[in-house]
Amino acid sequence: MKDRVQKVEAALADAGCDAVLVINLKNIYYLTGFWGTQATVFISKNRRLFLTDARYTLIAKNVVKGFDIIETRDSLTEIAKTIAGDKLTTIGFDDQVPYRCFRSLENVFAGYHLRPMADFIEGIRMIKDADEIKAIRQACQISDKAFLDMLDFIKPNQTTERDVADFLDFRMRKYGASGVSFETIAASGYRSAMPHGVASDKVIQTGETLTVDFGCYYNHYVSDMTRTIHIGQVTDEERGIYNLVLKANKALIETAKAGMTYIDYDRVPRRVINDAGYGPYFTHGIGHGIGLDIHEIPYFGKSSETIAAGMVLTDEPGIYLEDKYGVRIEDDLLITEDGCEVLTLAPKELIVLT
Ligand SMILES: [Mn+2]
Repeated sequence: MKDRVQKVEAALADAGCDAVLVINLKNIYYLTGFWGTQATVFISKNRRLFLTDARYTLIAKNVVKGFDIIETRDSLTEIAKTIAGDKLTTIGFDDQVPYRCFRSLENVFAGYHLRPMADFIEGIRMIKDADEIKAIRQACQISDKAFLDMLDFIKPNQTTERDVADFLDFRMRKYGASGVSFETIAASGYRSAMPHGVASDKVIQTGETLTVDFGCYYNHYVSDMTRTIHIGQVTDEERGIYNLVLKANKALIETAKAGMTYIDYDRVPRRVINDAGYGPYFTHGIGHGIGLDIHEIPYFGKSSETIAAGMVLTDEPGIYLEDKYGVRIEDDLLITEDGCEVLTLAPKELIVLT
């Protein structure tokens, strides 16, 4: 945590700010180890303040190291009072604050120049350290195990999508997850053509595909994995589409490494699908970062920025044929200097459940 705060201090100078006000609770967890629903952090050259209310003071005293811990029900006013003599000019703040909070900021810090900081701490969070990787790795292993158990659980023509989602959610908790990292997607047959079709009461039938996209929290970090399987039988067209998506997924695994541009991260797998004529049916981005949040920067638009070692990124190509079915395969990749490590290890060769 000390390293992380030092990174923030170094980045502050580059950003031309004297201080930063951290309001996002995941950013606060990242910097302090505090997990709760109410806290504010202020970091300047001379001060590290952690403010929370009486419910959390004791926890904060145990967990938060290297900060002055202040118990208050009016954090902003308390900060303004504390820093009154510090001769600060520009104070940065997480730009994704509620409007109401922003109005308070303007009010309380009227004498300062307030600067919205887009992705300031999120930018530092992109590169995971060893503890973070350990947690994500564990979250991925839990998802892998739940997926394998699911294959035994499904009974064609009896099990509903919701049964599958409930099963996965419960299994992940049983294996040590604290919860699901997003609402589990279980979409069968024609519903699998909806990339984010959450589980319904539809029964999973022989001859259909089933796409499950799910993940869990382990020690506050997420996993995010998608697998598509076939039930009962598979046509040649279905097999071809499946293998095409798998080929795209693998093409990225084979080429992803530190220094690859964001453009190429998207282009390499997309080209596989384009070349086979299915480009128009791959309707979403190739992936995103994961960490404390299920969707974090980076995203892979047209930027010539490059990925770096320590990023954990999803690789999730898909093809969606309306009124027919869809296929998506998603892995979580830890980027290294000379390649990448696949953290989600559930099988990807075409599975046909009978
Ligand atoms: Mn994803």
